[in-house]
Amino acid sequence: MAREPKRRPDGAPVARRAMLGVLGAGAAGLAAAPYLQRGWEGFLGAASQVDATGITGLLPNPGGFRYYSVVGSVPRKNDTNYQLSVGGLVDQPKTYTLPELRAMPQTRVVRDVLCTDGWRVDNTPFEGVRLADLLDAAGVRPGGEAVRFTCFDGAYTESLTLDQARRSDVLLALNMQDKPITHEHGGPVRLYVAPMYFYKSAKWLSGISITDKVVPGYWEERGYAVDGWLDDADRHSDAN
Ligand SMILES: Nc1nc2c(c(=O)[nH]1)N[C@H]1C(S)=C(S)[C@@H](COP(=O)(O)O)O[C@H]1N2
Ligand SMILES: [Mo]
Repeated sequence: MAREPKRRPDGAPVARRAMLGVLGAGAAGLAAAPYLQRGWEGFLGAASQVDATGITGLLPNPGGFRYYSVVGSVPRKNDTNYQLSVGGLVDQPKTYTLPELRAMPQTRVVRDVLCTDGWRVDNTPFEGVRLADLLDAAGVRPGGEAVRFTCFDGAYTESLTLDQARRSDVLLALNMQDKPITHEHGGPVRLYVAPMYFYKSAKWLSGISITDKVVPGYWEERGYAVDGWLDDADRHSDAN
């Protein structure tokens, strides 16, 4: 099956380097591939695969998804050791546990997942806490204009403007496809930014910090658009 040339959200072609980078960084990703494949085999308990475009996916289509990580191994977190910190320019910094997040009102959003590498999974349900609710609880201080996200993989980061973060279709997702998010998909908590390309949806979320301006995330420092809108109309709507 012919695939369209990879496009960045801004329409520019995605560099091959960036695609390989899902497993490391450019050429270094190739060199590190045998090690990473071993790591992922243990991690996922199944064989890896290398496709024609390089090493973009590690399992034959887990339900249309590919599992991405920019590092070789990620610690597992659960009810007893997961923590999500909210800080930065807020009145009430707070650290949430998983049971605390589960006890908050949950919102379900069903949209199409699209990766800039060309794969998509339509009608994927995500469920969790609205980021807006956490921001309200924290009380964003004057001067707070953006949100920076960090992950317990120790490497990935993401960002949103405060307006984007307050949309009703931006979640701290606990469930995906109506089941607790698996470790491979970034559980127990991942960011889910429904109106944007899936790279915005940081897996293994561990920190939320309010900043005075947008701090470009991991892929954004490597050429991806900071605004990852799937559809330009989404910029102006907050449809759910
Ligand atoms: N922590 C972390 N989050 C991440 C990534 C990653 O490598 N690390 N990859 C991003 C990209 S490019 C995509 S397409 C999706 C992939 O999610 P999946 O592995 O659950 O399919 O996660 C996004 N969030
Ligand atoms: Mo992606």
